[in-house]
Amino acid sequence: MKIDIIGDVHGCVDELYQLFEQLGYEWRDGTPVHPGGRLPAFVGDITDRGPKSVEAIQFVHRLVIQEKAGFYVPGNHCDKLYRFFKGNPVQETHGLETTTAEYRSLSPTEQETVKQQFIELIELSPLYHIIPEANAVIAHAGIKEEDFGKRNKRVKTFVLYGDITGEKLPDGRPVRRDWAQHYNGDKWIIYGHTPTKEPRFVNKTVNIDTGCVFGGSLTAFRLPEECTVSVPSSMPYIEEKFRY
Ligand SMILES: [Mn+2]
Repeated sequence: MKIDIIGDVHGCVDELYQLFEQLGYEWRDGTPVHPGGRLPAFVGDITDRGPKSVEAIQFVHRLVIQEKAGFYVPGNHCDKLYRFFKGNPVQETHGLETTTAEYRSLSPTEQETVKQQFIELIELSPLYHIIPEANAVIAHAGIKEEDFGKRNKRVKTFVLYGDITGEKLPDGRPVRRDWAQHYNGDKWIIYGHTPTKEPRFVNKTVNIDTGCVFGGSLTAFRLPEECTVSVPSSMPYIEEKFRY
């Protein structure tokens, strides 16, 4: 199977459509289709902070759920939006406020449709995706090899937030261990979550969150080619959001 795994979109759908063009997809009835039979996959965090989170939901729902022409795994922002849509009390901060503002500007009928689309997307998608045909594992913030196939609260926290210690840095960001340094498996682990200036390769892992919403770029990692393709962001560049 030939796949193109796409990093954190965060509502930057214009860059997403440009990336599909760069990857050689053609548009058929609003859905990108690759003439070579390639399939796209998303590492999660499709909403929040960026300009078009509602469109990102509609687009990914159509592609993954309706057309079954791609894969998606949730990120921590997706998980929080899901809890919001299910009526749980969540703080509308860290970018969720942009998505909920877009959502509230819709008509009641449109709101209901988008809410149901997102709930369906989350409930029908795996927490992380093991794709043997591509020798790949897609997990939003990464995963440990010993947890492949497991699903519990600890694994869910790791997959959504990374290897956090529970401590905070002076600037408020969580302390994260660099789990990728200790990975020595044969499957590719493709993840995002932490913005880096360039795709970050460590052992057989790659972080493809190149911070599109912070003015970096939107990146895809292609298998079996093991190469990346990026398009520049149209958003203002915010240096302090990038690590490495
Ligand atoms: Mn994230």
